[in-house]
Amino acid sequence: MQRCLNLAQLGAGKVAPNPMVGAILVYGDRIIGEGYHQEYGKAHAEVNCIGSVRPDDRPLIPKSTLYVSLEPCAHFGKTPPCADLVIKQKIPRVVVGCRDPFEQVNGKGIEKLEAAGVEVIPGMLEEDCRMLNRRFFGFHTLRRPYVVLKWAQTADGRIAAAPLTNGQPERLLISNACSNRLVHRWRSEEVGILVGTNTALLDDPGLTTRLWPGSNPVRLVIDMDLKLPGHLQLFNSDAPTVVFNLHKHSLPFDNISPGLLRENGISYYQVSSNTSLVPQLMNALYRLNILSVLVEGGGRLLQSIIDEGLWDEARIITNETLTIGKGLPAPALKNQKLRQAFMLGADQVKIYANQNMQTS
Ligand code: AOF
Ligand code: ZN
Repeated sequence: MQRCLNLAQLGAGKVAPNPMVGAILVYGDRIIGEGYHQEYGKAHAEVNCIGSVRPDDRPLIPKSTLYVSLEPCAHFGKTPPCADLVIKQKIPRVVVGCRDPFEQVNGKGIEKLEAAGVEVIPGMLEEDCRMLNRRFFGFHTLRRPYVVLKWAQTADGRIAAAPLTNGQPERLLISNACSNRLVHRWRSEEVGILVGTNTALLDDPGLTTRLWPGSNPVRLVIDMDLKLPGHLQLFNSDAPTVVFNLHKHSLPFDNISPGLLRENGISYYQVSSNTSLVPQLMNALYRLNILSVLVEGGGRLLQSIIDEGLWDEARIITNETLTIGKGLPAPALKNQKLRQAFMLGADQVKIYANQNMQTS
């Protein structure tokens, strides 16, 4: 099962909104087939695994055990049900990592296998399997994206310089080149990247993965009154952008596919001024099939997400050698649990989980 997890991980950044899944076929003490879900819309792990068995070994398939990190699917999606394939191949035993929470599967794959006489052994390395797909699990059980907050702060807890009396604050570079590269990797691992109006305007971020080989996330920006100027980097053609606003709507909501948002260009999503913004955003991202989102600021947006409790992870980079005395204070986390801490030069990286979430 650990091998399945390692294989599954090779699909990171390429399969969302699907889960990462790995499978192996074992005869005696020998692995005769391996596969993983490589790309959204393409073959599932089980199909690739069975397809990889060498012709000489094919007669062993009906005497082998299939290990798969997620329950085999039972539905016709972009591909036919994997449970049917297992039954057709007469595989007698399937060891499953964890159940698939997707409502069209959710136990039905296991039931289908058992009804056909296949022995199913569920729950092997279950916690690790759920952890690997925490974005997918969160999305389907909470009906909102998996939310990763990220900010860089000075040693004295500031995320930006104080505004000058005569205009814009000076631009403050807090994290070092190593950390910046890591952040670009983080960007490549989430489906969307969200910023507020002031961050878009004052920092003019590109929100792409220039410093890391991976795909760009969908850029999500809040601009209630559509006042952001068109020359900002996030409106360039490097990646798709969705503008959340009070006035304009231009997305075909009956048929949202991840492919739609992978096409570069600007779309508009209208929100209402009557209810609070953060829950509306979460609902919108769920409808847009955006499995996970990295929130890169600014302070006010981060704090309102924390206050609503609608976050899963917070990744905080602290430059331990920089103090600026005054400036914009960093957001204050609540209910956090430290999961990981490491140094990159003088930058300390701390990763927290929201302890109120199942996935913590
Ligand atoms: C599996 N093995 O490797 C994966 C599964 O649209 P489709 O056909 O690609 O189906 C997507 C759904 O299938 C996804 O939401 C999840 O429930 C399941 N993913 N299942 O048996 C796999 N990736
Ligand atoms: Zn499948």
